[in-house]
Amino acid sequence: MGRKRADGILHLVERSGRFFASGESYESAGVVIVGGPMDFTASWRPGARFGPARIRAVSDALEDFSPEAGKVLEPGCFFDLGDVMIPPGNVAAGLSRVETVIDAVVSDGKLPILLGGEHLVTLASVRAMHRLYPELTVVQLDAHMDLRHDYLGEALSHATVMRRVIEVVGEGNLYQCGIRSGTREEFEYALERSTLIREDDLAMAVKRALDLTGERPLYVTLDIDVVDPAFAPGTGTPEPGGYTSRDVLRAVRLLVGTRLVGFDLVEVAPPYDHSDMTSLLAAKIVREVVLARGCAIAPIVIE
Ligand SMILES: [Mn+2]
Repeated sequence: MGRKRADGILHLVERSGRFFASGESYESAGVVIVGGPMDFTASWRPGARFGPARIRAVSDALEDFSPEAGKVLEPGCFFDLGDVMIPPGNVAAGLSRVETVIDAVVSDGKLPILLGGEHLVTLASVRAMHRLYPELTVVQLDAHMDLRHDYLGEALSHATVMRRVIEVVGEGNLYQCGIRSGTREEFEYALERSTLIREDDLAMAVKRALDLTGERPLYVTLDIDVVDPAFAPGTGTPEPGGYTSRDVLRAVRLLVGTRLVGFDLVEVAPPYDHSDMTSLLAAKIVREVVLARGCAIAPIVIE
């Protein structure tokens, strides 16, 4: 086997704890988990930097078997690379490091699952993915548009991230599902470019997004605040009127087909959580993505 790209980025990551049932082998893994614990641009409540560690910690409470997927997590199928070390206060350097690590993982033929961290880390991931997949399309599950041109003059913010993503992947390659908040300007911008899937049922919205993205490689970014605060209070900008955990798990299972080349789950902020319910939901979402894409083992059918 040739030299792995991941060998060149080990100085950028640190491992402290790992996702339950993940294996010891990067080489054999089809899916690689990476934490991006950055929350410098949170517009209201910071704390998402603690997301990856808490999601890993509570993952132990899950079963390794998913009745919906009909599969068991196999340690050889996925690897937890740890967290990207983020230089405190340096947004650009933090993004650059995340981009370098995701680039290595994807270049090694793995499907990355990036755990935020604030939503801005998605920009780093999409930059890396787009270099390797120029036809990349992005589906966003989020309560908020995140389409501002700038936030108080700052171009790089979790409130502007999807505007920056459009600048990378091009217009016509972003589809937004579950949105229920934004400025008038953001909605006008989205409607002019047909990014917004105007469908209240989340599963239906996701199906329409999948139709619109055709056969192109798919990147999914899931902001946990798409879930109602009743189910996911542990986040920086909770938005009432959202979806149930069940709705979101169902939508995720629709999105993890063979066209999926990258996934991120952002904005879990444990300091505002109760009973770890938000981190636990995040861990379960990660389990479903790993089960769908990490292993080529035939599913077990439960009659
Ligand atoms: Mn967001």
